[in-house]
Amino acid sequence: MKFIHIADIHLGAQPDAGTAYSGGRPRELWDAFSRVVTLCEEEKTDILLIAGDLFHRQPLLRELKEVNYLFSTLSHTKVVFIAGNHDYIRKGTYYRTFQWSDNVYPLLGDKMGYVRMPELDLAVYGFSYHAREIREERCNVRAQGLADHEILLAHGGDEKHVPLRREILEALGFDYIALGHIHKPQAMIKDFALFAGALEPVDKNDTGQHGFVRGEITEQGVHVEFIPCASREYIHLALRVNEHMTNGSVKDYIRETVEKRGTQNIYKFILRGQRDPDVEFEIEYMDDYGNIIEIEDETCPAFDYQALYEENQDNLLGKYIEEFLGCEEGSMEYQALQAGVQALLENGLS
Ligand SMILES: [Mn+2]
Repeated sequence: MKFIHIADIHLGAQPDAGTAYSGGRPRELWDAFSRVVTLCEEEKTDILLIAGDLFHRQPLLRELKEVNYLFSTLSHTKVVFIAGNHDYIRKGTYYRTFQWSDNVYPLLGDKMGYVRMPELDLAVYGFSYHAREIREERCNVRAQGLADHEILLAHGGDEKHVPLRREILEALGFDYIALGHIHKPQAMIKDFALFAGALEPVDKNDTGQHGFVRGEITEQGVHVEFIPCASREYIHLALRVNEHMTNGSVKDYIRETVEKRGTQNIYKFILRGQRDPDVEFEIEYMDDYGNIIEIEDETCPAFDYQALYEENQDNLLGKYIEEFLGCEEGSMEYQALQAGVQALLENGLS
């Protein structure tokens, strides 16, 4: 039995993506979802598991119709999904009344339930959020032996969202546990309980690879692999500058770095090191490709401390520098020297 496990698609989210991409990002989440559905059709996947937060917020009726259309194109694959903390089953939500295609099996109850698929000798268990938070440990219902293969779908893993414990999950008797909510793909228990991670990165802190889990349950057991497929990656990078660099050369350095790591990706840069005291970095003008969300300037001016000392011997600045003269570059004392001199100069206290 072949399955694909996805989670945290967050349709309807508007990810922060830099000036050039922000407008198109919501569409890219839909495109990624649509590609997974197409893949299920191509690979004749038996079951598509969606472990919560298909939507970023309450789905609109037209959005459910679009999703259902995609599901209805599947000639072979059955779909099981639960609602997560973002798209929880609120009073009046369209989730409650929507008529899904015959191959779709929503598990929308707030107590653990299951669907059985005799033709696959499979039972899938799960429950949905009916509130934004669930603080109880709810993944503690044992597989009941309803079918040869039994899978648990669950959304959570932090203290406000269905806390999960390895030793409990391990003892429930499922063949596989498909997890959602944690956006970074990872195994909670190797080859057995996996967070598929967000299908596409949704937030600027969703760094690293994103995609889905492809798995197969055979006589020999479960085999799973993570398949990266996201169209973009959020990358955080520290760039080291030096006192010979100007705005122009830092801008070139940033552009070259973006070209090397991929112009499709979305960046946050942190500038570190020493800069020429005469240079102020104009970080708002350094985004050539429109895919930088943020540049933090943590550089310090590379002062000529000896010269500053000689000019300021009889004032506060000179006395401050005197305390540190001869300290080693890079040491704690040196950092105190840099920070202190910068503060004194900025505040005109010399
Ligand atoms: Mn979630």
